[in-house]
Amino acid sequence: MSKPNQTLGEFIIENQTAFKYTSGELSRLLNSIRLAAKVVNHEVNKAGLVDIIGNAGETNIQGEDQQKLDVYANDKFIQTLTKRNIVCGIASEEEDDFIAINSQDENNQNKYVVLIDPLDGSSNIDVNVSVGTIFSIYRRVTPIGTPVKIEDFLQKGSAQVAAGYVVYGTSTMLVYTTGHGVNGFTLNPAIGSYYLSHPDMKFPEDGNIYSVNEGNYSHFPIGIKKYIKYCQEEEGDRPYTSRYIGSLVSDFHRNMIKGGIYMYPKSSKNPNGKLRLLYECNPMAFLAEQANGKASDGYTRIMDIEPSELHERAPFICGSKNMVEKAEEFMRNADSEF
Ligand code: AHM
Ligand code: MG
Repeated sequence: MSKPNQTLGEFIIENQTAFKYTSGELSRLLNSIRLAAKVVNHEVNKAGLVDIIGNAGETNIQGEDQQKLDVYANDKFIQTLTKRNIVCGIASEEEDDFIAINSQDENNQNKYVVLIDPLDGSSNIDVNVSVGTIFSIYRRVTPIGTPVKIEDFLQKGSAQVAAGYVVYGTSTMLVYTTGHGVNGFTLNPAIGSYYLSHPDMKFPEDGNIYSVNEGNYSHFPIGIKKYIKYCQEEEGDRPYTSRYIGSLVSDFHRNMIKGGIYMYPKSSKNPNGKLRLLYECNPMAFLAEQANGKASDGYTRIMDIEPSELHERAPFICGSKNMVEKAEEFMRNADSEF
């Protein structure tokens, strides 16, 4: 239930009873992400001042080392979640291995693990283009009070209990789901609070935007090449508009609001595409499905893929349901893959 002027903090508390394992733990976890995102937002907004306050690797006036923003964001999210002692494990796109947090302590009743891409699209920072944070939350599968294991992180996307992103754009927004639809909150920087600005977000069933890095066209599967040609054809509501920011969170966010499809398919150069299944594809797929959209690797539902390693990649096609289904039809009907 949404109310005018409702803050994210209020919304989390009010809606925690809708969550079947309610204990307040998930609410505390979402609150920590909200807090860390504010700190990261502040730093991301200063990025343009780099010539004035120093480059990554330099020492600033206070004598502190400047960090690259993706490293900074990674540290902030990990610190916040560790210090508040509300998860038993974290895996990050920036870390080689998962991090266990007091999980061997039998008094530690924490049951959630978080997987995070702390700053996605970070190559866009230097040119003042939006970046984002993506997070995904699961219940551990090993017993509470024992050390977390790799299997706690290698779960299918369909087991997610919550997922979301923060987009550091013209305004900063936090968008998340706990499996009861998708809600978006906009940060009021003057007050430092997020307000419910986009209740119950839904992908239009059809759209007219396609987002793909067409520079890779010659390496794409035949099905994708044919689908791109279909998008460009003059017929009915086509040609569609091409929009590609190169920042997954922003491309997804726009497509969810306006209707569209995002594709990072496999290619003859990268047989599994580029995006990470656990940190990028699964959380976006959960959000997409909760918003009436769809996410696929071209043949299979993203959230049905059984992960085998932390940093594995997957082809990713996501967006308005009818558009994703059309792209899948082209993949299915192609005579050969490449
Ligand atoms: P990153 O995790 O290294 O930032 O890469 C992920 C990003 C996505 O945000 C974006 O959609 C994609 O990479 C763009 O890749 P490309 O430049 O190959 O089109
Ligand atoms: Mg990333």
